Amino acid sequence: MDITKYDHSKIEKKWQDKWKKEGVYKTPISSTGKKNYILDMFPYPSGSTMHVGHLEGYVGTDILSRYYRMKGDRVFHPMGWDSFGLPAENYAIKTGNHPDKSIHDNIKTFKRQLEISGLSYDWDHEIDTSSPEFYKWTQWLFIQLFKKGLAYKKKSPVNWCPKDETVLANEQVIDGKCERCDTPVIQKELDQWFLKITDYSDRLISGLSDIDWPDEIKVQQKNWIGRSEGRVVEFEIESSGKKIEVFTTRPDTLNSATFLAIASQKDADSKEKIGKFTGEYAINPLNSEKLPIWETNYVDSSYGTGAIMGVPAYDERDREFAEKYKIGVVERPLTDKILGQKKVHYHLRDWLVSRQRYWGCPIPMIYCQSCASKNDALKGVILQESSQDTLQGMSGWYPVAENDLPVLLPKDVDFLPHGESPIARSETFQKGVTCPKCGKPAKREVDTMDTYVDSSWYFIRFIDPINTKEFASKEAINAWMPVDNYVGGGHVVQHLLFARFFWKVLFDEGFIDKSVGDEPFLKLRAPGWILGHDSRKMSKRWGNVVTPDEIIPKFGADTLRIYEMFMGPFDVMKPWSTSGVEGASRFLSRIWKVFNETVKESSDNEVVIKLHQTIKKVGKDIESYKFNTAISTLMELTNIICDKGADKETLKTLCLLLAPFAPHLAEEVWVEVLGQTFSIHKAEWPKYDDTKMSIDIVNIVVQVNGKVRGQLSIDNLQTINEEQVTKTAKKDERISKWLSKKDIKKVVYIPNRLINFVV
Ligand code: ANZ
Ligand code: ZN
Repeated sequence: MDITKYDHSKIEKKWQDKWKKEGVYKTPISSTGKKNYILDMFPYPSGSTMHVGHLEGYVGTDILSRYYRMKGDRVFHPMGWDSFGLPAENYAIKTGNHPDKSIHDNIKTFKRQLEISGLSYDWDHEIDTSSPEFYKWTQWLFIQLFKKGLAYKKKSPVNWCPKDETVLANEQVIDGKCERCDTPVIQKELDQWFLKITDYSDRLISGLSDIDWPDEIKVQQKNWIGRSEGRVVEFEIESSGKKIEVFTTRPDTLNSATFLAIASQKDADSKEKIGKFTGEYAINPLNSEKLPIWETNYVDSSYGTGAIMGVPAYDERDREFAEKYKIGVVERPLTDKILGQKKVHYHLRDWLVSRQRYWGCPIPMIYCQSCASKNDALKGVILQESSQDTLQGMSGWYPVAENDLPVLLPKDVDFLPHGESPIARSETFQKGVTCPKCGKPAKREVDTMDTYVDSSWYFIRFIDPINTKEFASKEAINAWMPVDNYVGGGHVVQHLLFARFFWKVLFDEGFIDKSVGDEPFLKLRAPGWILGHDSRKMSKRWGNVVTPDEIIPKFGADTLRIYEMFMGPFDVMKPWSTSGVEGASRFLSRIWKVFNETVKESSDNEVVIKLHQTIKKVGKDIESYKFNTAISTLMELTNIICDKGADKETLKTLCLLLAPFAPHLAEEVWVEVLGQTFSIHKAEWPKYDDTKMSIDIVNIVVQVNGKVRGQLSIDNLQTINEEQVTKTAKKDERISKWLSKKDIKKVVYIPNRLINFVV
């Protein structure tokens, strides 16, 4: 082998093959070591290629995984595919390629790209959310939610994208436009399935205090849930004597109210406040004043009671409205008298999960017209006294029997959108379907689920991916959950909230043991975006996309990894730079040279000190996701070694420290240059010695036959070595006279304290 030049192309493939063959990254089954579940937000394999931005988080978790394995942890580090969803379907519509084919072609590419990047996933745990083996359990989970009254169907005004011809969740509407295609969103009344995440509002807030997440993400979740304490105040309508309730957070301003307003359905989208006087008046319960009742678009029909008291003297929105419509403004001292019932409202809405689209998990529900009409006869009675939950059971909807799962997504479907669910046009889907309750012919639900349902539980399936009897065994859940380190960007109020909700439901239902806890992700970190060289978001549109396929053949995966981690702090945005990649490549060439140069007998003090400082710093930095400063410390150590040389032990340690960052180069050096046993990724992480991080002078008492004959002052880096201390003692005049011409029978050395010569 030519040792003068670092040739990544000779090294990387060789070790990737060997790691795979030897199963180096297989999940350990033993129970020794601390469990450590290190998880990436799994990718949506959209487009035809991954870019270097995707890799940032994956390299980060790879470094963590390698480091913690070397520290003796039991590491679980899986990867899989979020493969249902609109982009694949839209792509299919455009090209005519079936989404099942295009998505799996993309997955192949993504997987190859992850593999050439040297990422240490255990591929035995790979999952794919669009496979029936996976979505059978997505359907099963939906049924559990239904049985608990946490899934229900109701008519509701929904966000509708006229272009995609589909319903959108609030989170998918950005500034009134469709998240995916930017078309202005309109409101439409449709029957929709909802999941009752609002039942968990309080716990979704309180649980945040127990987890190690970035503060800004916690704040955003809190605001999204929007807990609001106020009072519901009752007003009487003058003409009819009927009651109208308003929700207010300022009951102390009741004395200054000048109007009431109720939500109007029309014009809901308009930014401008629009109103109409209803002709009715209400009586202020505090001062008996007559207040006009208006209808307006700035009152949200789905929040609070859908009605407000207008207090223009204290509320900005009310003032704007009052000024526009010439309603009076009065400001009266606050009274001590507070009316109304205390009430907490939340801005969080139930999660709308049905989609009138093809490429998703079929909702496993059956509608029976016969049962429904039988129930309808009873409905009048029930409506008055029963909760919505009971009504669901009575409305003709029944879950598919668990033995009949999965409800397969039919392949014989024209997936072009026509406003209704494409599955409705399948010839096979409704064949032979009967009511689970009465056995008469019935119809399946033709809507599919929001893909966020899939990603709300994928992290559980990872730990037990081929279980055919349960979504995951309790044993596996106890062994691996919760996730210890979760890395991924975005999804602040969607995935990360939905997943916490699902986990809490499973916890409450006893599928999760108490000891495992009711939060699924203990620690979360979000990598900052990698921007194009022009500081714009990487996108085909700007022609600034860089893929691992361009970088790896030229520079190697280790260089790419080092560069990405060295660009800046993990969690900040940073632009790509080709000269930066070249810098990383030079660093690895330099390291390569260091290992291949002649080894010294012993390392200088300066090198030893820096080495121990580096062991400590790199470990600490990795644990706190400071990969960039870990690398710069390794660079400093490398520079000193370049200057001063080092002994073999020092070089071995440097190689171990490098292993999480540049796994191929480190393995090559470990095995081929330093002659150690394969694999460095199973070797033990080096330990630092606190006493070796600086130079101190240590006083050592010298005895001859147990009698004190002198003292030595030696620096702490030498005192570890008995031979060295013996030599120094013998050279000292005060001591040598006691030793001369005598036969030394035995030397007893107590490090840093005492040396005794027995003569
Ligand atoms: C009188 C008042 C006076 C109010 C004042 C505020 C300030 P949050 O914190 O979001 O809960 N409100 C109540 N229901 C509403 C609805 N459906 N649509 C639009 N606005 C609504 O805010 C609650 C406050 O928002 C309530 O308190 C009410 O206005 C308004 F100086 O009542 B307030
Ligand atoms: Zn029936």
